[in-house]
Amino acid sequence: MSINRELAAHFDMLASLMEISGANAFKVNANRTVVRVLESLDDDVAQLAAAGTLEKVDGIGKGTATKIHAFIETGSIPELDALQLELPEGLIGLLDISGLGPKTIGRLWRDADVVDRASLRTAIEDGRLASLPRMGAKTIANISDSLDFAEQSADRTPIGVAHPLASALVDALGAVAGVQRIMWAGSLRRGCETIGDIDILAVADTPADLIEAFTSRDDVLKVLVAGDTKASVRLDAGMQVDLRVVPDDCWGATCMYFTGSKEHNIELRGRAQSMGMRLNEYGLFPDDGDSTPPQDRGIAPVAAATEADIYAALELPLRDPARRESGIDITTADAPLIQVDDIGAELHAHTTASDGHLSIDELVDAARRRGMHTIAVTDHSVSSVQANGLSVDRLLAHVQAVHEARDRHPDMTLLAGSEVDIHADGSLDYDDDILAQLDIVVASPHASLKQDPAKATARLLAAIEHPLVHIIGHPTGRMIGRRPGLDPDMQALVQAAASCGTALEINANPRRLDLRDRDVRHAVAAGCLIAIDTDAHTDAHFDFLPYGVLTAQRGGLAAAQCVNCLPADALLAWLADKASLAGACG
Ligand code: DGT
Ligand code: CA
Ligand code: CA
Ligand code: ZN
Repeated sequence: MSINRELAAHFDMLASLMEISGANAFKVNANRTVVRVLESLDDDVAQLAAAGTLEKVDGIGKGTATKIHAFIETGSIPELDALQLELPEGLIGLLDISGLGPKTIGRLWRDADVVDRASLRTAIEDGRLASLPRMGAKTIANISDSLDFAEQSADRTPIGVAHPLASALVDALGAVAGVQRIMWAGSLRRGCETIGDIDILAVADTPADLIEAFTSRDDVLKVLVAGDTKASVRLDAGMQVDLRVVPDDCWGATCMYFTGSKEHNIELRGRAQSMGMRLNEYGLFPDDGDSTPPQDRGIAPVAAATEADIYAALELPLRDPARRESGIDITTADAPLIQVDDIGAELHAHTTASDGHLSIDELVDAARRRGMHTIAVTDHSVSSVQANGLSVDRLLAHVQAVHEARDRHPDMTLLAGSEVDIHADGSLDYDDDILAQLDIVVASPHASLKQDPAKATARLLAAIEHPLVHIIGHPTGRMIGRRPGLDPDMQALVQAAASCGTALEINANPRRLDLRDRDVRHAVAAGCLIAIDTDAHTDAHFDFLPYGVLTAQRGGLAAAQCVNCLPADALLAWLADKASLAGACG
């Protein structure tokens, strides 16, 4: 893999820290230019450096070339190291707060003694910020909101980061001698969008060997607890992981307890009590009124070995982990939930025509390797300048190229479409006569994401009601931990979508997961169509699909309500006349 991206990130950090430290704007900008050069460079920087031709690249001068050589040799840039030592460490954490640029952070540091998030909060509260020149009440309120948002998500990790870490751990620990069962529980098993810590449960012949294998791993930063059957560590990646080695005969009860949610466990314990029983992590027991735990008195459980046994003994439907949350009636069975294998169409994907990394043929190939029968090419529209959005002329040429690609891929249904921007006022980025020439239109908000809720609702309703729009892409535009996105009246949207036959997207990118789980619950109740798309810009993005499906499951979605599960002919019929499926799921 080329180092271009990693190097670009280092130059970006260098430029930001220089700006915070008050360096000359000309020098700061020179480094920002290097970031752009590196990001758009096709050649591998390491190869250019080896060949001694770095300085032939436009925008890379002698000083930059020296820094790049240092990076290749040592993994860091000396000027960046020096700044990191010189500046308070907490200032870097302020760069993630939207609305706070490096220049402002520098002012706050020099003029108001702000060195991290906590001191920024204090400076807002004690009025120090308001005493600075050019710091109006509105600016301060915006900074305060962004700080709240960053703090709420501070200790949690997106599922897209936690899941690969947990997968690698479970694979490695599962191979330790004597390990009979191993799986993750907790919020990760429930498919939550962010994860506090990873909970792993295992059954092992020699627990000590498993604990030792776990705590001595190379990717463990610190061992927090190491007992006979339980250990907790912090990984280099920052996450905490709890491992519990448990008895085999009560595996189901343990899985259930540590999967949670806490609220679901409380409801189940209440149910057990109302039936004269007690539920804990060792099993479901008869309640004999004795306060010593039943498992310590040799009492045989009514059920313990499997989760299914326990739900059955409680006379409840077996609940999918994704549905073990508060607010979901434990006595009502879910319709069978959608599964990854139900999905045969990717309806939102990008190519090199806009900001994707795949050609049309490569996109088709990526979809084919995932067993898809249909792939839609939906590059950005003209207003998405930062994403190299297509002018009308480029769009029409691209549509032509997609049509020509069909001959090369007779096994795939290849749709020519667009991801068209929804402007702040609800109008679309291409005229209707252009949209009418497309097989599929995904309409998405990309800019003006701080609109007030009423305007956001009107904006999205206009797109939902537009006869040529099939799917609303990432409807709120939120980014987990970075920006809250639009806050429309979701009830109004799902009702309108249901009556027009427009699908609302669950964008499976784990930074988006937009719609989010609670919105999907509204959508399912209203009977509106749902799309689950990866918004692929690279081959690897196709593997985001399970995150979208987990979010769908958390919302209670069945395959019948998801357009990506339609067979190709039914999908084409909906695309030709979306009203044909209006209200079909109601
Ligand atoms: P997280 O880690 O914040 O993303 O969320 P969880 O759900 O993984 O929570 P965690 O790691 O604190 O605990 C894992 C599960 O263990 C939790 O979902 C339910 C169960 N559990 C933990 N503490 C309690 C408790 O005090 N009462 C009950 N009933 N269950 C608990
Ligand atoms: Ca957890
Ligand atoms: Ca835990
Ligand atoms: Zn997209």
